[in-house]
Amino acid sequence: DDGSRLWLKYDLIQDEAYRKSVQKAFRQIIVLDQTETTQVAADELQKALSGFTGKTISINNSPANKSIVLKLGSDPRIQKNEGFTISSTSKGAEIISPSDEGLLYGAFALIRRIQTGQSLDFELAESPKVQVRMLNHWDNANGTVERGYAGSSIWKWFELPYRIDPRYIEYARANASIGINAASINNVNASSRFLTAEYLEKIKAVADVLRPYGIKVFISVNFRSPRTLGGLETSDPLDPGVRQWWKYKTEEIHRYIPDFGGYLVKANSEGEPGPQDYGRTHADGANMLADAMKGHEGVVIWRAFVYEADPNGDRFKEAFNQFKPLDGTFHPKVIVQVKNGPIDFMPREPFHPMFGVFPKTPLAMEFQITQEYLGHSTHLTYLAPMFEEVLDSDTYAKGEGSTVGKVIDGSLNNYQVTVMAGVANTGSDANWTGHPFGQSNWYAFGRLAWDHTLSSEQIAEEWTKMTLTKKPKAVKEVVDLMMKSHPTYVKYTYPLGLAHMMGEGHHYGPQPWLEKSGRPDWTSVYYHRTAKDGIGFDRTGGMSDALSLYSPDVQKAWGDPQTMDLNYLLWFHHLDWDYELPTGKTVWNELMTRYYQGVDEVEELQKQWNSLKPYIDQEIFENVKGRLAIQHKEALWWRDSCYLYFKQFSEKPLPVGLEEPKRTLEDVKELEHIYHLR
Ligand code: BDP
Repeated sequence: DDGSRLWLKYDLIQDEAYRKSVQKAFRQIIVLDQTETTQVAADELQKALSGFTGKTISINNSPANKSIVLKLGSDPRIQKNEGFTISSTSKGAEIISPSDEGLLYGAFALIRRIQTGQSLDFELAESPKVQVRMLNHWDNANGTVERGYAGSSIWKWFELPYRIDPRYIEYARANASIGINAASINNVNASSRFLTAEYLEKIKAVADVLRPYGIKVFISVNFRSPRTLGGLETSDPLDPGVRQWWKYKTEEIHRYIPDFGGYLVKANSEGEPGPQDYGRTHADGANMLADAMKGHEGVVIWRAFVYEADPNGDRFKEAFNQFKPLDGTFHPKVIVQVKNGPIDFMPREPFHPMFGVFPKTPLAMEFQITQEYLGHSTHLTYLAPMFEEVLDSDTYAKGEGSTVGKVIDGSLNNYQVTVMAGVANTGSDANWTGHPFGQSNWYAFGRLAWDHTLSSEQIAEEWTKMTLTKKPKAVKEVVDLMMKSHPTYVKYTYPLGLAHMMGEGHHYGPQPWLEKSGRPDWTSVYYHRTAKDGIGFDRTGGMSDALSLYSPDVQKAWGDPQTMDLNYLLWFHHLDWDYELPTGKTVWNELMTRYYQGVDEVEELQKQWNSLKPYIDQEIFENVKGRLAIQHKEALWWRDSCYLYFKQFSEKPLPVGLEEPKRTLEDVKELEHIYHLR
């Protein structure tokens, strides 16, 4: 198994009794309303059921017994257009939705039920909690992928629009199966090239493939395009010529793609151009693009990932400070997209302080599915528990229960448009994601964007049954391993709320000693603030008062090292090495204990995986086994680097029972040079 089928494996059901019951219940597929999308839904059901039962199942359009009926219609239990109901018995199933996309989602929900071996007798009513469930591809025109670790881009720009790679359809199926309905197809560090007629034709070809699967295409735009493409002298958003240019360009795009999703914009961030280049605000820039979208359904998604190179500032506060005064000034078509945490997709961040306090501006969530800071495609890190932790975090913005999930789904502030985005981890590798378990992160993102109240454990179980094994004992082990993987990764890299100590540029492996970079906030020392007197970034007023950006209840929860969640400790507190934590250990001992535990836990993961050999396809088994061996080696690299580096400041020995590394700080620094070649 090369993993190319992802979780859409429609193999013969091994349990004979169950297979027979599926065969008996569903003899044909009836499509009452013929559209491109209902056809796709029927084809998918046909493919799945024929695979599950080993018998070809036909598609018809007149009602009959023992069928799966796809029917456009309404049901009081359906809250949103893309929602659906399924009534299933051993004598057939009926899927109802007000939209053909909803029928497609219903079809996939039924397939999932069967694929995971559940009872055929059930009633189901589902509606997505978030409207735009989107992948952000950081793919470049030359086929490379920024922060992509699974080969080159899936989009073959040189072949488009003449050749349609069959993988585009596989991609669309995979996304539709988990409810993803939008994709921005190019890097946020955007090339203006994507707005040329040449590229719009290519993008149109992609949009045409994705459309029947309910997926809308977005384009990331370069704010300087009026100058670079249009030959104008400025890209000032208040300049009438510039406004006109965007209006014409937006009209032109719609001639190619009538249902164009909209623009995604990274502006005045990490050197990208933006409205501030002309003394204008983010709102001026975003509103201009939204005006250009007038008369169309598309929206403008404007990223809040901005920070100044201020050595005395705190990057934690930048986006909040720049955007908070603008709440209420954005065009209704603008959505501000915020990364889950205030710095940058670190392995574990407190939720972004912007969530909850933008009552007048819809905020979108941006997660990173690609594991830029989480071991690329080498380390096994199931991200759903982290996504879940963020979505379940309580902002207390409107009292207890004002979770980030409720901000994102619009229920807290009554947002009219809601968006959840994930930076894609897809690439040209046969199995799409490099690490076989990377697939689970794509899967989990989609499931949580559909319904953020699903548990990461339930999602892991579904994915495992669909992708790896159906044997109950093995499923339990795999899920257990997945659930442990993120906390383990955090332990051997960034325990107790450390962050941003990765190798410069490539963002792989440890470099806690990094002191100089293009900007102070690209170093490691800026974040961990290690000194003789202790470790951590005091955000309670001393070095920065970033904690005050949160509501008083959150401030209370994170303001006291004795009562707070220790996973966020050093995000907010600078503590003496000897400071005694509620665990009974000093900061130094707790930190080192966690680093060592992290490595031990990787060994546990290896053992656990080895025990699964009889249940897992050999190719996948060996692939994961090999990657775990590298992970173990690199967990040691992290542990030893951090211990040897921090020890220079703490001047303390390892806690009793922990074994001294066999190498020196110089040795591990040397490794950094080797890894720089990545
Ligand atoms: C950072 C990545 C960089 C991205 C940036 C972003 O290192 O490649 O361009 O995020 O989100 O984490 O814009």
